[in-house]
Amino acid sequence: MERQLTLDIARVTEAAAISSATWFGKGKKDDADEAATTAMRNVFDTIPMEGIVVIGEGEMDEAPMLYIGEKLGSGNGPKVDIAVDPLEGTSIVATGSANALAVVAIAERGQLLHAPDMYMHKIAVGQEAVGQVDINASVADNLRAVAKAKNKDIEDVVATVLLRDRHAKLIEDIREAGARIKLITDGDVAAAINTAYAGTDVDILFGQGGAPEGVLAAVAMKCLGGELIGKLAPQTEEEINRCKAMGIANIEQVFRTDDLVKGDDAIFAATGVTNGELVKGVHFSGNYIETETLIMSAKSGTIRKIATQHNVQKN
Ligand code: VTB
Repeated sequence: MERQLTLDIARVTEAAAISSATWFGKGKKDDADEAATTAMRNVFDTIPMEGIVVIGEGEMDEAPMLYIGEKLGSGNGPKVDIAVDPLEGTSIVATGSANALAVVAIAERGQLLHAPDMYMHKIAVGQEAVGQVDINASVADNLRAVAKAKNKDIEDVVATVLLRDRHAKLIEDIREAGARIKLITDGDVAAAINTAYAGTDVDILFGQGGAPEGVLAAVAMKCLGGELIGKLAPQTEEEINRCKAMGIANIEQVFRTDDLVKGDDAIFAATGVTNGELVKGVHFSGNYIETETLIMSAKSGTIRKIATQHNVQKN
């Protein structure tokens, strides 16, 4: 599966990144998102596969493009589950900031968790700390575990947290434990990946972000040998019922990487929309548009970066 689809999937995220990047700094996050979604949708149907969207832009009755359950691909190819986040970081693009990505993950049919669209508590760590953190343990215990696993002092551990009011206590606890914090305005998929990616100098991601993005990040972590642990955080009675209707009877259930994405026949692709630590953003330069894409395979553990020059006149 992954050998067949790798380059095709990169074309999907490249197209989404280029379209949404034209909305850089224009203060219009919905337009940026729509541009990414439309471009992504158009390329998908040129790919020889039988795909079904399991993480998408909404439910079928809302009929957005890339709705959950939508069939994608030209057929005559592998049967796959598809998770998309056409623009991870809509506000990032709207405000012209860093680390927006166009993201797709693909796995063998039936292997991705159908996560409800609600918050999820997440912890992500890189390879050295796999198996050492526990989403039900205290923040201090987890920081100590990461420090020990990475053979550093807790003062040198850097945790990434989304800057949100709901994280006030978490931020306080991290600082109390003596660790340092990198606060981000958006984009916890990139932030999760950074914990497992060489040279990014962050050790752990904590906090509540979107559950669908948790599944996408889990695929990336599987490719990188790190882990993402999640626990749904329904905010209302209605959300609790939605979990139950989706077969998640125990809302305290801990989802480890292998629960979010089963097996290892999975690939993850992300193209930079705006410049970030992982990949460069889209660069418009005369006759060419340049993109940078991270594409990884869980099966082979291959991590590729593809720099592409798109000829404007031929596209
Ligand atoms: C966003 C986004 C993150 O979670 O913040 C979102 O930037 C949810 O948080 O990358 P808010 O509702 O507080 O904005 C993510 O989308 C992904 O998990």
